Amino acid sequence: MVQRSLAVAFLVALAWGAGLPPPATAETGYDLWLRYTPVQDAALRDAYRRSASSVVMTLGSPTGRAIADELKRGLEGMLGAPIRVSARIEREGAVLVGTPAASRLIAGFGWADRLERAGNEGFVIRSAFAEGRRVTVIASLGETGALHGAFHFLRLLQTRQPIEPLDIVERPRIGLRLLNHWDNLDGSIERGYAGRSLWDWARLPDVVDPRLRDYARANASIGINGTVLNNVNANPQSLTRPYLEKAAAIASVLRPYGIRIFLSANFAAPRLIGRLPTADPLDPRVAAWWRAKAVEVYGLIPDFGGFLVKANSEGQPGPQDYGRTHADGANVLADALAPHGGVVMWRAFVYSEKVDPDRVKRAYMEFVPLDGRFRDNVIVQVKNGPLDFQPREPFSPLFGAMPRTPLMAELQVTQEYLGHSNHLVYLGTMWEEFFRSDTYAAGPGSTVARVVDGTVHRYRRTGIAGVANTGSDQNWTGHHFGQANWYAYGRFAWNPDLAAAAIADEWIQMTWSHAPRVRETIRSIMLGSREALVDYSMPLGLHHLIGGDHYAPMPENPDPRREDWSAIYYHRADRNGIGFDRTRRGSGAVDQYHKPLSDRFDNLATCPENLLLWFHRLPWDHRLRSGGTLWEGLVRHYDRGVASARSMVSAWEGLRGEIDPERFEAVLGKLRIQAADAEAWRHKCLRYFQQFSGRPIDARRGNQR
Ligand code: GCW
Repeated sequence: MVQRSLAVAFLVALAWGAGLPPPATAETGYDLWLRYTPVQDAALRDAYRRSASSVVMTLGSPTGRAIADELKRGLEGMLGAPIRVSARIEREGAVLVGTPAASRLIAGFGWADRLERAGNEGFVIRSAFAEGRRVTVIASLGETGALHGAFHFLRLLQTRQPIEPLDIVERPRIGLRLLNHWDNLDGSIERGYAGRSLWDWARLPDVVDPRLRDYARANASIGINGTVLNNVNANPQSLTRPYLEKAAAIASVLRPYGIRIFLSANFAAPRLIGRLPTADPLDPRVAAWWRAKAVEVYGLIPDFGGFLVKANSEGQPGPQDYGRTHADGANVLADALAPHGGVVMWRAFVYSEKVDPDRVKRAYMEFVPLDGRFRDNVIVQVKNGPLDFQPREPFSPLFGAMPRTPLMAELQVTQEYLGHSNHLVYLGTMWEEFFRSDTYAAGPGSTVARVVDGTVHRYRRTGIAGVANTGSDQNWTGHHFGQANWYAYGRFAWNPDLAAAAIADEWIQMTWSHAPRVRETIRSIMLGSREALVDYSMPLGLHHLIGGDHYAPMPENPDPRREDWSAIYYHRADRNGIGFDRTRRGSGAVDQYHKPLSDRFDNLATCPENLLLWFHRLPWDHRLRSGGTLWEGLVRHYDRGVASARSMVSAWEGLRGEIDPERFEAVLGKLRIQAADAEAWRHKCLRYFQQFSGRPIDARRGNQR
């Protein structure tokens, strides 16, 4: 085995020397975007070798070792030469890493301003001279910042950019950059489509899966700094001593990578595991229970991040069970965590039927009156849209409506309503649309990005959460392209003003190939994929056309349990037309937005066509601005979606031989499923709506399917 791999290595080296591409090796996708493939261009490789000849590590901590390991792994992979790690500068072109506190050399550069700007988690990367030698310095006030800087530096090489001279200062725009795992204690994952949970609760804390280190590396490489381990539909057992010990074992693997852990808390825990008769947040026994629990948690996990809570939502317990408000509920937990520096992330995903007949208005109506009534260490966590992670929604009107309460955005990386792990849908473009939406909260330019990063309302805390798409599958995310969404989430969390196309291009180079044709083909597949999905599933502002598994089309879904779990409640199709009237003549939801946006949504002439049926109910013969009647437009969108899904298959087929066969075939198989699903969506939805519209689906083709 050893001999065989030596022989392979020798052949690779030979091929390399001859300037040939390396032989294709089996790729599982396990390495994600951290593949560190050899630099083929000899001139570029030599330039890299001159400016990244060795690593000088001035941090003796576990984080320092993690950084040194990563730089060594990355540089050796890309440059094909052994990389020495030392504590002192021994060679020209060394990469010098550390903090001013740990390194007299770094302190001596006089970069206080830059370091201050970068903060503890950001970094400075600069070409400089030290001890008479040329060096590249990766420095930060904090060790985590140095780690992020090392990954950034590696990314420059991974995307084949020049590294001499460098003068970079980066600081994350958002404070808490978290993944939320909807993982259950039995190993299943709610809305997870990539295998089982990564946390092996049954064997923890004694056995800690070495894979968790790779999970930490991947997250640190994109700047994620926290992870909520368990489902928001929280099993109270996760707060018991044995589970806290297990969580502590996970925390110790993630800690060197700058990742803190958080837990979802079941609001009724004082009753369910604490044997109190109540969980009333205003009962002193309940407050004392949470205080004692916090002391216990911090005794085991000193850097514990805090609690995430889903309360009075979809059957979860909450303060309203006792006639109290969401603020009362959040504050009792916040008071318990405050002495330890923890936060409470209180979810605004609530939609009680008692509040308003229009489900999308409810969270706003419950939360806006509570603005300013939460403790300093509470952040209210709001899904990107007012409904529930649909293929297209307007942004939630809560963004921009709570100036005195920090709001964090919740994005869904896992594709609950977007084809699970079968469909290739790059979510970067969807998130870009979200972040760039103007809330007008403080006049034009008050984008969602600037609300979430705290600039619009001067929030003292900022955060963002992504519902993870990871699992035990070898490639982590089920679909190889699901990795792009994990990656893009982290990059946007670092800087919500990044461009989706640029993020895609980085990821493609790191994950697939540097060849221009491959890059361009994959980029165009990715950038068109979200609109393709919207077209073949829920175009023109339609939403929630699904049934129980949230995968297959089910526009007829009459869910008897609650009308707002059905599909017909949302599309309201009948002989007269289709759509949900949320204008001032209808539910009035438009007025939860600031002017002039509310007017724009209200007015048929100015409402964006891609949100038309979200805000308006219209007759089938309504003339669209894009041409033709509403019915014809619907048909056109569904047709276009199917055509796009098919062309993704052929575009990908055109890459045969240019990417490794394992991943090529895996993606191809899924693209075929996607194209067939797109067809099924079109067929089912158009046939269903046709019963009401009574108009032909395609007169020209004579095809009434
Ligand atoms: O989207 C819905 C999901 C539920 C989820 C809920 C939530 C965790 O269908 O599975 O529960 O949202 O976000 O709380």
